[in-house]
Amino acid sequence: MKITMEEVTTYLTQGQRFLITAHVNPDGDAIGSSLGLQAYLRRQGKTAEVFIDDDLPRNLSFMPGFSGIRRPDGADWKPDFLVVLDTDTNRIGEVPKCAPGAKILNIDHHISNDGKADYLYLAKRSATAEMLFEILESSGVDFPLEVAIPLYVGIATDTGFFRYSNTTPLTMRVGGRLLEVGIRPSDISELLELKPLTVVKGQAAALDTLELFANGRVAGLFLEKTFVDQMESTDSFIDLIRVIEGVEIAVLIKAVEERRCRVSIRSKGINVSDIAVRFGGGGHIRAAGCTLNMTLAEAKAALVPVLSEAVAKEP
Ligand SMILES: [Mn+2]
Repeated sequence: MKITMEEVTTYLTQGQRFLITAHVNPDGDAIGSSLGLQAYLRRQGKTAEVFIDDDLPRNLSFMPGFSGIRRPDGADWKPDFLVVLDTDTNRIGEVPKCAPGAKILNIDHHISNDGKADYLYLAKRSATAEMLFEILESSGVDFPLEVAIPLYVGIATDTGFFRYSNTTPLTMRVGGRLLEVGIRPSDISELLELKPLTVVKGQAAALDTLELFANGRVAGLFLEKTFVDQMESTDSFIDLIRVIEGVEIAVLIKAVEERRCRVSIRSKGINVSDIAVRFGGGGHIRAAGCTLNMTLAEAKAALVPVLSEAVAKEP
């Protein structure tokens, strides 16, 4: 059932015990939103835990509260609410097993959200963290750093540091408010952009796999499992090819198991969320992804023609 921002505030006020989660393969918005909400709820005297059913990116570990994030442990935590952030309920792994009987309160900004949660607050915002800023601001919080830092990280990472097309006047105003309470953007961007040497060198190796399709309008990187296993993160790799002149869709396919590939797709305007949904994934119009139970070669053969067809339909 869709609910309003005011109703979210009501449920956050009424509940006493909250289990917070976000999507697997977590990014800055997933973790930032979770930690920001947790810090806020704890300041209200409530019980709030963050469970995420996946490994966490090490470059986000500077955020207050990061070390308290746990994997689901199978125990019944008896929360009043399971709060699902930055995804629908399809991409949260085993976390629901820790919250049997809890109402699911879903806060998300992905147009592909399936709407199956008990309560869904969905809005067109740059980041789930931006939605949380508005929710918490309406309840009069003063944004201490343990709330402000994670929310700023969520917005900064989802907007490419206030550069992508999802950046709105509201995004900038929220960023400005967070600067007023003590956020230092240069410090945060330095921490977020730190990469191990292997990853920087890995970018060069990844570019060796670059292929162009559809007369240069689709660019792809195709990463074998043995290579991916050596990389702590490949999150920045798609940005290397998204910027190539003439490229309208960039795709990165990486094998994470022999028959399992994770796919990231970026576009300059073509709706790639629709394409990702067709393959069981989802996302935003210009940034989406999916997971395919295929080998790297099969995934490439399945996706590239669909992406080429999508650019061919554009003038
Ligand atoms: Mn997000």
